[in-house]
Amino acid sequence: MSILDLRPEQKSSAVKDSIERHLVLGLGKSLKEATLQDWYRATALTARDVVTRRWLNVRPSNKELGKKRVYYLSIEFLIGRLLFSVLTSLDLVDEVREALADFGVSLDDVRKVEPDAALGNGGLGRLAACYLDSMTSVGIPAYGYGIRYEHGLFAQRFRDGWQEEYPELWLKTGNPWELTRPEKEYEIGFGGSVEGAEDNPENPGPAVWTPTDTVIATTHDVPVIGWRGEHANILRLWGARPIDPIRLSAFNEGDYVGAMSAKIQAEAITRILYPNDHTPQGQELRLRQEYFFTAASLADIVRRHMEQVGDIRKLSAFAAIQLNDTHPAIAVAELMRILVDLHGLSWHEAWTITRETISFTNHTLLPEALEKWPVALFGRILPRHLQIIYLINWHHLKNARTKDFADDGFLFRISLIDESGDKAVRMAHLAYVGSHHVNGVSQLHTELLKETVFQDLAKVAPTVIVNKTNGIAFRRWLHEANPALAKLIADTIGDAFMSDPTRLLDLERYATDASFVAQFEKIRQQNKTALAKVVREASNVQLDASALFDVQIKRIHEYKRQCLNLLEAIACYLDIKDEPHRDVLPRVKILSGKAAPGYARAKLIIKLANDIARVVNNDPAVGDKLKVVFVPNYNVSLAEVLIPAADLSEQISTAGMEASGTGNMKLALNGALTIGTLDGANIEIRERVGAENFFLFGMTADQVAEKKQDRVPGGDAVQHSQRLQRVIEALSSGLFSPDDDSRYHPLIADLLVFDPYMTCLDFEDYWRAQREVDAHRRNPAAWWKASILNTARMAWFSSDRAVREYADDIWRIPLSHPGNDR
Ligand code: 26W
Repeated sequence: MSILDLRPEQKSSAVKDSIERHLVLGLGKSLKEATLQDWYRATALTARDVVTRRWLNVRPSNKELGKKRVYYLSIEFLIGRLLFSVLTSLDLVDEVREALADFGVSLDDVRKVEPDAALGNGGLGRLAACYLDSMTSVGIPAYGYGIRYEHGLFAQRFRDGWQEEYPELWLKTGNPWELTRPEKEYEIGFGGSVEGAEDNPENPGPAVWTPTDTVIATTHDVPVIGWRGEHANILRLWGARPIDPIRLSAFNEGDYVGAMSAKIQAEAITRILYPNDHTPQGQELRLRQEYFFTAASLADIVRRHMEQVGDIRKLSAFAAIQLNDTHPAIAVAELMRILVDLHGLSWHEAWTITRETISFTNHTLLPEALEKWPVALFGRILPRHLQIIYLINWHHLKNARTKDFADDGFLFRISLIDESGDKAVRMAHLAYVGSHHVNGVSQLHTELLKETVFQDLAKVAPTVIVNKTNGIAFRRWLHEANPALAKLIADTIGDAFMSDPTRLLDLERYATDASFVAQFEKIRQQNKTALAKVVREASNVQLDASALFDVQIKRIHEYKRQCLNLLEAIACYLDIKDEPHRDVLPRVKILSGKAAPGYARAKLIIKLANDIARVVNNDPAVGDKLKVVFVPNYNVSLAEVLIPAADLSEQISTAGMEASGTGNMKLALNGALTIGTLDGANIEIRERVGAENFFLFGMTADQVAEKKQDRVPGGDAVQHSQRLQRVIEALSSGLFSPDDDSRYHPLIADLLVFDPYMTCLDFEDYWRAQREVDAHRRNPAAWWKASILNTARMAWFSSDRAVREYADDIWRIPLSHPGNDR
């Protein structure tokens, strides 16, 4: 019997019993000696029991119905903390709060000791987590497949304003959410040789691959619960273990170190998350990670299919495999290997099944982010897969040659092998040709995909390019992160919006309702006060919660243009210094985000933010008119504090470069107004919330492309802007870096000469838009109306809507609750 089935008045005491049992019998602690950690674990285990029961209950019905399942393969799942979201979904928050209070323990304290599961870098990883949440809530049977990194994304600290990286230790105290499944482990091979591969590329037969080293993929299941516990799914994360823990022979000969080396090598595969987004490092270990988790996932998918259906030819009727970017693109070759080598299917049959089963999401247009693997390395680690890729390429090019436009240049561009330098496998090409659908993540991004990276492939491969604009899990980003606002909304329009986010639109009517506005504003104020406390503790800066909170939170990257934001901060500072008595609208510039450890320019931008903060925050002439803070160690939990406290959302990437953005959605949903460019999902956000409720500036993607072609130097724009000239002079003089005048000279040189991100060219228009923000803010009725309309009209950006679109158009999975998308 599950706690969920109990009558309301029985629930709390059942929860209490369960927590106590886990504490005493599971953890061996008495009530008296239990630490907060122990209470957290006992509470989490209690919640996990409920979720697991739900999962066991829904699983047989999926099996019986022979339902098609979605397999979402992602090298990152940025899930963050789970306790509160699980309790919210199960509607057990009050019962747990009460039960813990009876023990003299506060749920809010317990909640904070849960480590963040930071198994991702940024947008792509968080999207995977939101989609798994939504698939479960709308009732799509799904498995998420990823890696159980021992160390997630590094912890960020500042020393003298410079970023330093520290290892992340989320598993230090164990992970109460996971269930291990020793009976479902797989052997994953690497290296070795291939025998029996035929020369005939027209109809290649099976081959035998004998790997030299083998690593065991261990199974760690994190149950995922949908809204109100109606559905449940599994996030299956793979760990690595050596096949022979201590090579006994070596051990017996006294070579203890040698004996341990296999163990160390095997475990290294899942040891750490690569902290780069957008610049693949090309290391061997990364390729091993990619193959390891993809191969384990496919082995698991095929095993389940054979157990339940028994006919490999029917795979695509029961399995939709979604590749989250190219990191699992090796799935195309691995599935071919399984079908041809292990199941004896003909090449053509196998290719049809592969293409009917796999689809692929692209998340970036940046050329430097497109994954390529040197052929030599690839062949050493995955010899059979390299053969298969060459065979796929043979058919692909043969088909292309039949087109009259296919000259050598064209074939060169569409080949799965890049031959422009040392030969390399193009993973995006592989994913493209092996998929029935490829999707971009916003309208603009999808259009640009068709015009750029996939322009040539689109002329020859039958793959369909579609758009699936990203979405976010409202349950986490509104209900859980901003419970006071969620409650106000529920009290105002009823709580149906919790399961049907489109109902948020009903809130439009209250945008000018005085009592609603006052409560909305008060909640924002409380959230800002809570954030101010966090900032005081982290950075020792005192914030005035009545100032405008201007927030830019995301990975640090030149194309995201944190630098533009900082140049504006300098301009504001210089203005205040010029006229200290002028009435300016008080503003707090809040930035947060991590830089890839090897990305020197991004780290310099962090240092710049901290340098500006030091000068501005300590200048008595400035007072509360301007503050700048860079909050360290941005992660999901910190985002949950920052987002509900934001008045203004900075979405200022160079147009054409941000595939979608999802932080923009989270901020707008919580009522922040956006200052932004026509980039990624900003365009669609603006269309839906209304142009009058969005501060637009900057060049369009087309204009950016033009300027890039003309190679217009940033210096031109500086000549036309006195303001920007002064900013650059201040920066160059060492005003913010008295200890090192030349610290920012390289940055300035870039801006003036090349300015690839058009920071200078967009500066004046950005300044203008910011002053519009100031003016708007001075009119509270207008401001709050716009803010409330943002919340109401973000309804469409729910990830429930997004996964339903995938289910309808890509996965072809019928839905029990089709939902009424407006
Ligand atoms: C190291 C190789 C590499 C390359 C790209 C690692 C990770 C990536 C990702 C594609 C980076 C990423 O997270 N992209 C973001 O994906 C979000 C979800 O679709 C979008 O909202 C962001 O615009 C996009 O930058």
